[in-house]
Formats: sequence, C-alpha cells, structure tokens
Amino acid sequence: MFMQSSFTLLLSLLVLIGCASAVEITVKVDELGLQFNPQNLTANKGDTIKWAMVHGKHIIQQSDSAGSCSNSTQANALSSGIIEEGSQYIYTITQDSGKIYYFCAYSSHCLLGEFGEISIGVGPSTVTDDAGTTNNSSAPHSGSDSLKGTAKAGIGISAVMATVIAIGILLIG
Ligand SMILES: [Cu+2]
Repeated sequence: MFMQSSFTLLLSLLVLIGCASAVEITVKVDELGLQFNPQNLTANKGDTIKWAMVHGKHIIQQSDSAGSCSNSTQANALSSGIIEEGSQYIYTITQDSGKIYYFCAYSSHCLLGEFGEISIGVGPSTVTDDAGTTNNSSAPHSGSDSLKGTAKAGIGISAVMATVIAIGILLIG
C-alpha cells in the first residue's frame, strides 16, 4: 500500500515537471542604452516574454525580418502600444516554431539599435532572473547571453529531475 502510493506520487511529480515547463523570460529594455537585453533569445510555446521598461517609454512592435524597423505585415502582429517607464509588456508565445522579429517603434529608437528576435522551438528556453539579468552582464550585446542561459536551464532541469528520482527511490525503498 505504502509502496504503491509512493510510486503514484513519484509518477505525479514527473508528470507535473513535464507540464510545468513554460517559463517567463524577462527582457530588460533601455537599461544600458537603447537596446533589448537579452537581444536574442530562445523560447517555446506557452512561455511568456516580459519586457520591462527600465528607462523611458517604448513600443514593442513586430517586424518581418532581423533588424528591420518596419511594422510586420501580418494581421495579428505583436504590437504593445506605448509602455511607460517602470511598466511591463507581457506576451505569451502561441506558436510551436519560427521566429518573432521585433523592434522599438518609439521615436527613432530602432535606428539606434533597439531591436531583437525570439527563436521558437529550437531548444531550451532562455533563462533570466526576475530582474531580467542574464549571467553575462558585462557583454549584454553578445549572442553568448542566450547560450549561457540555455545551458543554465538544462542544468536546472537535470537537477530537479535528479532530486525527484532520489526522493522516489527513498520513498519506494
Ligand atoms: Cu525604445
């Protein structure tokens, strides 16, 4: 009886981890100048992207190509309207794959380098902390930001799995 319920508990935990994989990814806007940090990130369906306006006001606007400062021609293109300093814009990824290119449509921000892109369904989601800090704050422009974040996510999931398996073995044993 005890063994059976322990095993059920273990299975439930494993299922729970599998389902609870959607994450929130924080992009800091205009923290170190007119740019998104991280600029390039990896996400998966169900994840939420949270753009946090650190300084100034900005508009998150989808485009149709990398680095473009022109609005996307898609009917349902992502478009935040003006988001004030200290506020956030949250968007949930609804597609399984592909890319979302975006830029800041406020004033001439995009021409000054404020654009970014989201790659969907190509690997683990980029990991950021609550404040949106990546592990590589000394090089916010570099593409290695998202790589480090991705590696961290993999280690995090492995650690959780190992812990659950260890608890399961203890309960069953
Ligand atoms: Cu802007």
